[in-house]
Amino acid sequence: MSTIRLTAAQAMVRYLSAQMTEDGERFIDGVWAIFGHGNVAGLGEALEQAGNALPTWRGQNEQTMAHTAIAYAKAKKRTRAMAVTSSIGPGATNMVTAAALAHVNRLPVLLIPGDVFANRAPDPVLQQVEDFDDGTVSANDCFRPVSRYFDRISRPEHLLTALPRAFRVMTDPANCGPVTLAFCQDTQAEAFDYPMSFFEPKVWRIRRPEPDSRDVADVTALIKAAKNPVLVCGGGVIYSQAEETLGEFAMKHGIPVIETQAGKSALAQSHPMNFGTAGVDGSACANEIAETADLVIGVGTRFQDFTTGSWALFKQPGRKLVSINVQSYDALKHGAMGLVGDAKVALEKISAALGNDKKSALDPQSRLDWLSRVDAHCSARTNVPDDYLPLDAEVIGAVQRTSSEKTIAMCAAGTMPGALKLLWQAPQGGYHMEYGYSCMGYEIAGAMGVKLAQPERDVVCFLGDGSYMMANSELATAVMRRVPFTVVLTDNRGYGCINRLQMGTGGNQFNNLYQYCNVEAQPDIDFVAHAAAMGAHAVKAKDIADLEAQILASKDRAIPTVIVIDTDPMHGPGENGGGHWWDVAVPEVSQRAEVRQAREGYVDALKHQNLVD
Ligand SMILES: Cc1ncc(C[n+]2csc(CCOP(=O)(O)OP(=O)(O)O)c2C)c(N)n1
Ligand SMILES: [Mg+2]
Repeated sequence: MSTIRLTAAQAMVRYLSAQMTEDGERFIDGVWAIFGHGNVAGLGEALEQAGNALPTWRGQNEQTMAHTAIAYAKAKKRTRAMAVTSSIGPGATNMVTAAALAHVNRLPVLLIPGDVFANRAPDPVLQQVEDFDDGTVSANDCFRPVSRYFDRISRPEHLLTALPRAFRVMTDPANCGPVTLAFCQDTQAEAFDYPMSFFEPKVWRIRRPEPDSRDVADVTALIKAAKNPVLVCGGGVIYSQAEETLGEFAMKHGIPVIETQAGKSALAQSHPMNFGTAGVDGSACANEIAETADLVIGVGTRFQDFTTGSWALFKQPGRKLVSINVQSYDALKHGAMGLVGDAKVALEKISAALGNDKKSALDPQSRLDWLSRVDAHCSARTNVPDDYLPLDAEVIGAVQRTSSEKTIAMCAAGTMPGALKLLWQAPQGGYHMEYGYSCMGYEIAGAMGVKLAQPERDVVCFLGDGSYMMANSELATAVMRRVPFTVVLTDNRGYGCINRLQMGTGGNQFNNLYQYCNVEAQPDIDFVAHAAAMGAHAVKAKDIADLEAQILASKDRAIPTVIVIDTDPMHGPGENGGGHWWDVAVPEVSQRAEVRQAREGYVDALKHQNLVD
């Protein structure tokens, strides 16, 4: 057997650079890295020597570097990914939140935190978390519950089994998620005679698991028997690249489609069978369809509570639930008839079995009425008083009017995810929402990842002032790497959406808007100066018309643009749109009459929640 003597770090880098997609690209595009003593000498040396065979990029924070990597994988529909390496200790645990984000969203990312010495010689090494009762624990054990595959590399030959397993997970349609390979510092530097065959290029095919024909027959029979079924399009439709298949299925069989956050833009908003999104932040027409359907057919959805109205909307007495999902965990949720398999293959097979079966219950007018209400709701208000603050819906309208088929609207937390889910009229593939974890601080780093994945598209990042304050520093990285996107920063001086939720549950305004925070002086944060200091093009839009002009002007820049606009914190986007109930637990006893009243409403609403079949 011919072998090559390499350090474990060199072997890892060499292996990563030889794992390919079916399109002949490296599956791991490159490695985001912040070095410390836990990875600089070992992995750092190996990455430097690899050069363009596996590029390395410096970011500003391990969590947000990982956000960029995860957004990249999402925008690539899980066909490619990136790796992120950190030192041990704080650099490593900074990535735990990002690991959880990838885990919830089922997205591939390879996390390589440095780990304590395998030989334990310097014990405790700098930044080592000492467990008094367990000698095998390190800070990296925090990754276990938020990794799909976790391994600790404490001998060089561990890579021979761990690395192929890592790729198995990242390229598996059902079990896809984050992989953490905690890499002991001394092991990184240790040499071993690796077999040459380990480094031969390998193509990782993303499989399309076939559904069981008996399940196809059962689901087909249910659809045939239904009068007014509805299809619920989740993110799995996009990962399966089943967008066209779903659109054709809906048209051929006369079944309307309603979307989840992750599934939005699988069908363009202009598609005649796209009735918009369901749930608490859903459209009136989608929720009406969901309420009255006799069969709900989930395709590639996790049935998250925003979509299902916390099970007050989707599961109704006498109604049947079907779940088509590549992951049996999702397919068998909530008493659904599960069909385990790839979305595209499953839809094709069911369609063939349905033949010419076509439902006729659909009212296309409700969709058109709703779309014209959205346009009206998002149009700029006229004859407004001098102290008028624009609404979030007007901001969305401005971005919409400046958008094209190339635009991708992206976001993660705050007011905007719900508002965009309801009001953004996406072209196909024009919506990137991290709403599995809805992690504040994803946005700017994520926008960079989306643009890196799809340089031909225009990326607009919707961002609240609170989220900007939580994580903004990858803006400097985007400036350095010349990755342009447009940030629309809505400054409503605090956590607007949570303040409204607090009031909605009977609470006093407290600790959300700065106005109601325990501070000695009200802040006047200059976001324009802050973003400009990192090298971005930053401007303040004085009104909606100015915002439109600034977005248009941003399109040809080679660096990110940050446009700040002051907005009204008090009005939610759904006031005009529809919306369904969402379970937020209200206190059972309280001194406040408003809370007691909200509790009464809550107890009433719980009666409509259908938890058991
Ligand atoms: C990391 C993280 N911490 C806390 C939350 C809970 N949370 C959701 S939205 C929000 C406030 C967002 O404020 P901002 O970005 O200003 O948006 P706004 O609602 O004001 O438009 C908070 C605290 C979260 N989603 N993520
Ligand atoms: Mg805010």
